[in-house]
Amino acid sequence: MNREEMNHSLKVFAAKIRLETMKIIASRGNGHVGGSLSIADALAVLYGEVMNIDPKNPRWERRDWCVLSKGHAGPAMYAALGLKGYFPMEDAYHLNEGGSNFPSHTDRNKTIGVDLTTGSLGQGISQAAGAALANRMQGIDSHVFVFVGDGEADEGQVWEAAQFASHYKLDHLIALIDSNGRQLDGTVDEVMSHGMGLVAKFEAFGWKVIDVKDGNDVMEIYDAIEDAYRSEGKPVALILNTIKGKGIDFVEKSGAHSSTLNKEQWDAVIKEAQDKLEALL
Ligand SMILES: Cc1ncc(C[n+]2csc(CCOP(=O)(O)OP(=O)(O)O)c2C)c(N)n1
Ligand SMILES: [Mg+2]
Repeated sequence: MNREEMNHSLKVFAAKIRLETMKIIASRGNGHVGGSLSIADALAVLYGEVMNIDPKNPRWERRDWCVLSKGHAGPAMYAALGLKGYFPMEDAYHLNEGGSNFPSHTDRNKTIGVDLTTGSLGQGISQAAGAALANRMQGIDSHVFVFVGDGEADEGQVWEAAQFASHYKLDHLIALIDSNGRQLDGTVDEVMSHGMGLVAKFEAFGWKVIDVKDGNDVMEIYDAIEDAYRSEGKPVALILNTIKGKGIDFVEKSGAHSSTLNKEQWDAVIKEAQDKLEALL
């Protein structure tokens, strides 16, 4: 596949992830739309091209791992996993129902293909760093990818994990920082700003940092991961400059963290996602 073909196929995959994410959230009537949509492109690159995985053998010990430290974006991960064939997509249209295997926050004991249980912000990156160290101790050469929110990065635990990963030279740990500028009820700058900024902060903690200027551009993300693979002795942070709600107009405009809509409104959102996918085909 040449670059142009890869660009197209990853864009299509991202559009499918957005469509399925909206269907999954619509099945419940409410959920975390903004932070799910902002990482759809990065998930498309990971699951569509980069990760060494086997949907038929989800716990294959040599697989690459993907951890959603920002676990509230679970629906986007379920969309990617369903599209890869880990389970029938329809199974995920039961978000957060009693007894459902698809809680709004990712849970490795419930959903096939989910590597770690997350949702309490700050903890997922710590677990991911532990997994990267454990893999190395077992002679497993795979990579651990972990999505961290920019609001989540207000948690002190994120920086303990950053220090740990740097100390142990975890160059197979790749954090994708979803720098969408917003958190639950405001902008990151209003609620708790990052001062010197996330690039300088991760650098100060001894990480290799790649500033991905457009974190919703699949090829820019792909190139950044290729670059990350060349890191020696340092964990890598990709600072993805994304748009919260990317791809669905009303979420993009409002930056909504979560949305509760009625059936007609969800139908319109799903139609928008469907139309955008069809325009690419
Ligand atoms: C420890 C903890 N505190 C609070 C919450 C509630 N919460 C869920 S999402 C969120 C905002 C996170 O913002 P960000 O990391 O920027 O997420 P994104 O913009 O990617 O959706 C908060 C405060 C939580 N899940 N865990
Ligand atoms: Mg955010």
